[in-house]
Amino acid sequence: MADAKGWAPGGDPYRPEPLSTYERLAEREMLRRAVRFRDSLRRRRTVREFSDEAPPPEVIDACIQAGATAPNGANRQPWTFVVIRDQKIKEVIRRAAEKEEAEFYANRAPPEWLAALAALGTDEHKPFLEEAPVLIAIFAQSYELAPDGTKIKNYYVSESVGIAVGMLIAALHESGLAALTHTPSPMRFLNEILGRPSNERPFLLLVVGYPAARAEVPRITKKSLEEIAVYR
Ligand code: IYR
Repeated sequence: MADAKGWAPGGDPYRPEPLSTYERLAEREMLRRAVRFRDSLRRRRTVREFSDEAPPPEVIDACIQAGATAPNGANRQPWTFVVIRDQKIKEVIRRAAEKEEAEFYANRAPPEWLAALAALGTDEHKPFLEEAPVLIAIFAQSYELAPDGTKIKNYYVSESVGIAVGMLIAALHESGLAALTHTPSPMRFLNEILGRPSNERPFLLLVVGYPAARAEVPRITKKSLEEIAVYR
């Protein structure tokens, strides 16, 4: 939809074309692929200890492009992915995040939240922000600015960016990389460090790389299908 001045973020006016990318599969093949994808995703674990070995930049870029295929409100694609490899910037981010996290663990977090986190073993120390080779800061664009400076509203921004990040995480996993979804709170400091404008809200920080040889993960289980799905 164009704004009053005819500027349309995210694409052309409605101009349909035939659906040419859809592939209809035989039922056996459908199940084979569904199970294969599920079993691959079941092998994904959130990792907190990373090797400093750098993954190929083209792999990261392709994964970001995979995430950016996400369905999203009015096709505004309200996201920015900031890829950080610079050691100095990672260090500044670690310091800023640990400052907020120290406050969170000491004062802001209510006791029941700390109890829920105890099983995961997290604390205010975030060495992975410096050790991992790549950080991807994802920003959600609450609104856009038209070339003439007028504000253009975006829609379902959290849903859209959440789906994109989910697809990005799946793409990283399929590519043989591990990730940690990190949410320092608050994280407005990322705008300043990364020079992002005020219409962009930090959504989360993905820590990406190869797991360290010493990496350990908590023993956790996923809920069963019976616990999460209902049928009517
Ligand atoms: N942001 C904090 C706390 C934290 C919160 C949840 I919910 C987690 O699943 C893990 C951590 C931190 O990163 O330590």
